[in-house]
Amino acid sequence: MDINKSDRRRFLKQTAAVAGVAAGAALTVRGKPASAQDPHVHTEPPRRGARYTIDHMTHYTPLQDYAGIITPPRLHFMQQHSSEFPEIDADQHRLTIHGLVDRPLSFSMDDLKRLPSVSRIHFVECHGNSSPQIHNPQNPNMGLPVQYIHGMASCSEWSGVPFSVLLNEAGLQKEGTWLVMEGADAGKFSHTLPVGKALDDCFVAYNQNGDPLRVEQGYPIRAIVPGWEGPHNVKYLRHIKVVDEPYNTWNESMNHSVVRPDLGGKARWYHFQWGPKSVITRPSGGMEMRKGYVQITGLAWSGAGKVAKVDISVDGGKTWKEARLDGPVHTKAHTRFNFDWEWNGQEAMLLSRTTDETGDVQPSLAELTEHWGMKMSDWHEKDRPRAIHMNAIQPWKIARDGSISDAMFA
Ligand SMILES: Nc1nc2c(c(=O)[nH]1)N[C@H]1C(S)=C(S)[C@@H](COP(=O)(O)O)O[C@H]1N2
Ligand SMILES: [Mo]
Repeated sequence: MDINKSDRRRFLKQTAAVAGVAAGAALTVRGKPASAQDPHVHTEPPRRGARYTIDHMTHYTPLQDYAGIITPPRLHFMQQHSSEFPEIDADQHRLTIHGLVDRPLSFSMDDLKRLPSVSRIHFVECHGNSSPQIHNPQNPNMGLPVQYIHGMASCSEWSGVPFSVLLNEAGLQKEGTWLVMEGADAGKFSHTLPVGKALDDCFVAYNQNGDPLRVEQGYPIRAIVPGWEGPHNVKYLRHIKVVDEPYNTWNESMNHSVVRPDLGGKARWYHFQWGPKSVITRPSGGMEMRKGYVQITGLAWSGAGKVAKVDISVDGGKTWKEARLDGPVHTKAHTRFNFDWEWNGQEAMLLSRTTDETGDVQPSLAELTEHWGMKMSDWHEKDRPRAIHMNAIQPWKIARDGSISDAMFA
């Protein structure tokens, strides 16, 4: 198909208009403003990253406002690359598995629910979470509280059918080494997945914390790809095609690749597993401190497995003490940590640093920057470099007057 220039211009104009509407409507869920349903969901501005996508809706989880490890479903973050939700009749919905298989199959919801199932607690985190652009106090639409910096991560108990069961039913052929998953939303959001990971621990989820998936989370079914970056978890899952090489789908190449100096200016297109990560959710940026006893609490997680420990520093990293993990600790899941402290009214810098069961330690921003072949001064350029899969230690600075600010790039 050859779109001529004026058609193309008109198309761009229309999509720009739609993007504007999408930004304004970002928080309406089925015609109702989300604020009417949930006091924690604020009216949100278009994200700076919006130029990378056309239509986009985002909700952020208020990490500062809940206890434990399960995100209340209505507070689950959402990244939707379209301006509206697909309206899917679950009775009509089919999941097809085709490509390099002996028996192409089509499953109804009823078929899926008859198969062996698993229930697992896992986080889902957008690859863009915590990225440098959203740590921007100069941008009135961004910045504090922690919700808007680290809140594109949530944790639920998901239930569904393992990919291993489905691929076994279909008869995976020897050459079938990659999967292309496609969603039923307007943009047919698509992402690839190596078969090895799929067979290891991935599943097609139909329940979220016991209930059917929320529309925002991919009703009636989505992929759960434990510990890997958000876009692998394809929502409204409709097709799984088994192929013999990685496909660079639009969503993973256009939208999810970032040029890296350590790769000679090339982009790394495949970002799989999240590294070890943690954040203190209370006290955190935007809150007020009071002298005396303070419980420091937060969440830690890793895409590699279980959180082994979390260390806390109140002096900007000079000294560290271990926090208590509020178990049980689940693999590739949010883990709650707590730490008792007395605030004496002096300046302080709070940090949390997690180590996962493989011994991998959450990096400081300086370590991460070096690893990416960048200089710390790069972050202070007017247009902060774009970066994704950010897992640097978050510093919260406490001033004498009790105010708390984000010291990540300060
Ligand atoms: N069909 C579909 N699946 C999708 C997306 C989408 O826009 N459409 N967004 C992806 C991205 S980028 C992320 S981070 C996660 C977010 O999952 P959530 O919206 O349930 O929080 O879903 C992924 N799966
Ligand atoms: Mo994402």
